[in-house]
Amino acid sequence: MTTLSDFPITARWPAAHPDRIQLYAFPTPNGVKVSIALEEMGLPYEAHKVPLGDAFVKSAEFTSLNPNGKIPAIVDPDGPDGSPVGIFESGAILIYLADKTGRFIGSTPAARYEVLQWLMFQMGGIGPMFGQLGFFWKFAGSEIEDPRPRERYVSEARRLLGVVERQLEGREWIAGDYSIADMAIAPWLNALGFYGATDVVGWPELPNCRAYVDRFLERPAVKIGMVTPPRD
Ligand SMILES: N[C@@H](CCC(=O)N[C@@H](CS)C(=O)NCC(=O)O)C(=O)O
Repeated sequence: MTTLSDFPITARWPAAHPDRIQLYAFPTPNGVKVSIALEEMGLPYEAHKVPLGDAFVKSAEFTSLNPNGKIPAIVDPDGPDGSPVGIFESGAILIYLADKTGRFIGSTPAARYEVLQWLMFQMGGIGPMFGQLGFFWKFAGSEIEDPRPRERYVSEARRLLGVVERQLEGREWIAGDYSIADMAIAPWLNALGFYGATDVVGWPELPNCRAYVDRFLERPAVKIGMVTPPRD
């Protein structure tokens, strides 16, 4: 039978508590989705800091768990059939944890798909587009003279925020009750401040989005998850 020590990643990031879910992450919007979910669900876990440099995320040990070489990833020593299971891609991890606990994924089949569609909207839309916005607005891409990539991602971010703003009209959370879709979306909205991009995407004119992020950041589990694992 497979054991936790059969996962090569545990040689580089050893488990002090092998009975707990092992989280390999960094406190970015994609990383904190999972620490927030683990906190919200009250699941015992051990967080390992995996910095974003190639020496870490592209190492043989890390890519043995996620061949795509990106955080977050987990190993649950108590997988669905009782033996350890490894999972990468934050959306897949959120679904796994929600199914494991039966929480934050809707209480009826219809509600489940409502949550999943908004989760996929984050995974396929907000995450990739805001990530590119960050690159072209704040990081290395901001030095590129051609304005078209910047304009493209600014306008796409504005459009996506408009979708969220309208969906939040008369709603506290994106898909009915608080769910893994909120754990995926809200950290990305919050990251616009880090990118210095709030004004350019029209954040001050989005009252529903602003109240939503404030509401999210007030949750005790979110306060812990947002800084787990610690950067330093
Ligand atoms: N679709 C992936 C995206 C993960 C991702 O982009 N992770 C970034 C940090 S937010 C990363 O590991 N970057 C390091 C690299 O690309 O080398 C997910 O949601 O898990």
